[in-house]
Formats: sequence, C-alpha cells, structure tokens
Amino acid sequence: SLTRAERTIVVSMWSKISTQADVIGTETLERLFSCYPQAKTYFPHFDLHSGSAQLRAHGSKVVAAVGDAVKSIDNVTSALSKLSELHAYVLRVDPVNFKFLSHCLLVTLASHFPADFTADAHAAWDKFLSIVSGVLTEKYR
Ligand code: HNI
Repeated sequence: SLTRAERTIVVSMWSKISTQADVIGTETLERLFSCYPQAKTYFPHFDLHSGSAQLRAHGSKVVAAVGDAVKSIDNVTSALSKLSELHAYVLRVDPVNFKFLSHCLLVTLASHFPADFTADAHAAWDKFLSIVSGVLTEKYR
C-alpha cells in the first residue's frame, strides 16, 4: 500500500487534475488507442476518432473512477468493486491493457503538470495506478 507521503502526493495532485478531468481522460484514451491500437478491439461500438463525443464521455468516466479511488485511497478495493466485476465478468479486458492505460495516464499527467510531476510524484502515481489496476483485475483469478 501507499506510504503517507505517496498518499499526500496523489491526493494533492488530484485536486488539480479533477478540474481538467475531461481533458485528461480524453487525452489518455487518445494516447492509448494510438500507441496500443489493440486496445481498440474492446470498443468496436465507439467512434474512436480524436476528440469524438464518445471518447470524451468515456474519458471523463474513467478519470471520475480514478477520482473515486483517490477519495477512498485507503480502501480502493471497495470503492471500485462494481467496476472490478464489470471489467472481469462482462468486458473481459485482457489485464495487460491496464498497464498500457496507466502508462498513458502517467504520460498525460507529466505533460499537463510538468512542475508537479517530480520523480517522487511519478513513483507515487505509478504505484497508485498499479493498485487501481490490481483491483480492477483481481476478479480474473
Ligand atoms: Ni474501463 C467501462 C473505468 C480500464 C474497457 N471503465 C468503464 C466505465 C468506467 C471504467 C468508469 C464505465 C462503467 C459504467 O458505465 O458503469 N476502466 C476504468 C478504469 C480503468 C479502466 C478506472 C483503469 C484505470 N477499461 C479499462 C481498460 C479497458 C477498458 C484498460 C480496455 C482497453 N471500460 C472498457 C470498456 C467499457 C468500460 C470496453 C464499456 C464502454 C461502454 O460504454 O460500452
């Protein structure tokens, strides 16, 4: 689990991120589909062109869920339990895609918040997103 210092970093950066959640979410998905095109196979029903309404709507949902995890940073498992079931039983997303998405979110954060994205912040967000991904894929086992 996260150290107290890591929690502080994630929670305080979240207060900035949340004001631009839609932009961050959309850009993260655009990076995902452009760098890891195989991730597109889960969205055959979406218009995945850059800036499409569906991409933006979905990006803001994903970032909102990350925000739920930040708000329950000591209990991410229960905060995301419904989403965990959805991704495991209904969507059946290959877990490697969570690593790709986490990476794209890190890159997006680094590019939007260069001053905040110190080595410590990078490490804290990496750890936090791997906890979130772990929760969303734990039902697969
Ligand atoms: Ni994910 C739906 C959150 C990773 C494919 N996903 C959602 C929803 C949220 C969400 C929120 C909307 C649920 C609802 O409508 O009730 N997804 C997250 C989070 C992560 C994540 C927080 C990781 C941090 N999802 C992924 C990954 C993939 C993925 C890596 C595949 C590449 N998600 C989906 C698909 C849907 C989805 C597909 C359904 C979309 C739709 O609306 O049809």
